[in-house]
Amino acid sequence: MILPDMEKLFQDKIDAEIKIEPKDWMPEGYRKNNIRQISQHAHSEIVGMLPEGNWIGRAPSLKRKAILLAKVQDEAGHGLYLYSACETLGISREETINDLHSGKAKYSSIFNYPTLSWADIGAIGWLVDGAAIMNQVMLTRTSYGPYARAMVRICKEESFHQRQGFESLLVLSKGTEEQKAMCQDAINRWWWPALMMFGPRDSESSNSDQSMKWKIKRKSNDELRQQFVDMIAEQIKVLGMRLPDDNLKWNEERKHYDFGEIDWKEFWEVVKGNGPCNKQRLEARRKAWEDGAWVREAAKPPTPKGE
Ligand code: FAQ
Repeated sequence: MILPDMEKLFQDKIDAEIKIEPKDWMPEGYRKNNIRQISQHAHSEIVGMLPEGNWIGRAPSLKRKAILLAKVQDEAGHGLYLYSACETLGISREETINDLHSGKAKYSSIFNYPTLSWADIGAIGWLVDGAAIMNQVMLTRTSYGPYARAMVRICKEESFHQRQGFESLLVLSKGTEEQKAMCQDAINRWWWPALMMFGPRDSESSNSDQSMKWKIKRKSNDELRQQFVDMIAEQIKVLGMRLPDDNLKWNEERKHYDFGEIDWKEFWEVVKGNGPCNKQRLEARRKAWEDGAWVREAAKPPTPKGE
């Protein structure tokens, strides 16, 4: 009997745009790469609640507080969908979370920056959620079924997040001189870290080639970053603010905006754990996990009789 070439059949399925489901055969590398990306994505959602959570108690009005509360809760929900998608690949929730707490697993560099003023909350909505959506729309078509389906719902919520962030900055940009300055300062601080969210340059992206072949990723880091710059460079005009990049300029030939060089040294330092808030973020997550031990204990199903 000739054994089927499973790797080839698998790739044929991917090429035919058929989704891979949890019980389907898959190469070990595909399973591991998805666990890596989905769990890092889940951790980003959960750690991403911290910088914004910092302003829930200090939101300037009841309306802004209610919006922020809902947004932060949405991020928790995104984390849950993603941890669940990850579990379908045969890894337990505890293991994934332990990897975050031990520093083995990564999460997005962006959440290692502090939120210093109320305008930062608007800037996160507009720029951080904006960058997240740019990347996540392609993930609604990722090849792993549970991840793709989770992303559809997440993207709907992220679009609302981005709109509310922009609207919040728009109000500040039409306010007093002090409010305008606060708005510009937040944009100055969040712009470059937002560009770093898309990951290293394509030439230095270790996972991209394989992830594109398996259609886990559909667009490259640089492609998405460029799309984001093109979108924001237009939207900033409505705010009447400026992006902190003297090299930002429309290139008629390329039909894209040119932009300045990202500080890659800073990016890798943050990824390695040396950003302004890395330690604080991990400590907060570890503490939340320890404080919640009694809830997990209470929620455990009872042991069946006779065991
Ligand atoms: N930060 O080979 P590549 C959000 C790592 S969700 C830290 O290019 P890949 C919602 C990368 O893991 C934001 N590390 O990697 C929200 C790899 O290391 P590894 C998160 C980074 O996977 C909003 C190494 O560098 N979104 O914001 C970063 O092909 C507001 C080489 O890189 C997702 O996770 C980074 N920025 O492409 C929540 C989307 N970039 O793992 C609260 C799903 C790269 O080999 C408030 N993920 N690295 O040790 C993806 O699409 C991809 O994983 C990329 C990176 C595009 C992020």
